[in-house]
Amino acid sequence: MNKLSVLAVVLSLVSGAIGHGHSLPYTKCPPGWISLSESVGCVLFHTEACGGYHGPGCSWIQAMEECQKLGSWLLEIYSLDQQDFVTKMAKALEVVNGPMDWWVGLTDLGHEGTWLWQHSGNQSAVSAWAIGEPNGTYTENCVTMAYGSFNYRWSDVGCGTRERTFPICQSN
Ligand SMILES: [Ca+2]
Repeated sequence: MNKLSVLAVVLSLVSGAIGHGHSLPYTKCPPGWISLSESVGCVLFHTEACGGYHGPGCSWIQAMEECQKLGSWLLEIYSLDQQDFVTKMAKALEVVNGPMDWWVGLTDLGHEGTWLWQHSGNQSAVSAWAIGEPNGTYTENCVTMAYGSFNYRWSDVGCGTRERTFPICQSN
């Protein structure tokens, strides 16, 4: 089985796990994008951003810009169901492509300690911080979902270029 068919199988398992009896909504989204629900719209784990796997990785700003190029923005998470779904997707991609971290749209740049979703401007309504996070104060103002012991819960990190760290983009 090649990598793509492995991914297809994993995706179908993930979809079934969170489907709640709904039919698969994939058809709404462009190829490569996935849909969770009407409210979330389409989501892209954008591994081609910033030079892809062999590039230097994205900074948070670059990640945001790479999403903007596609008419989208960095993912905003408003429920633990969404967090679980994105985590399952990230774990599926980790199986296929190896460890990666993901930029999401949460930042306290310019307003230390107040975490806002960059695109909407909304304050974070749910918390999916990893244990001990956020811990970076003035030096860590952007948020990743990181593999390994973080288990894709949120961690504040520096906003600069991070190896194998890619955007999760969202669009309507
Ligand atoms: Ca941190």
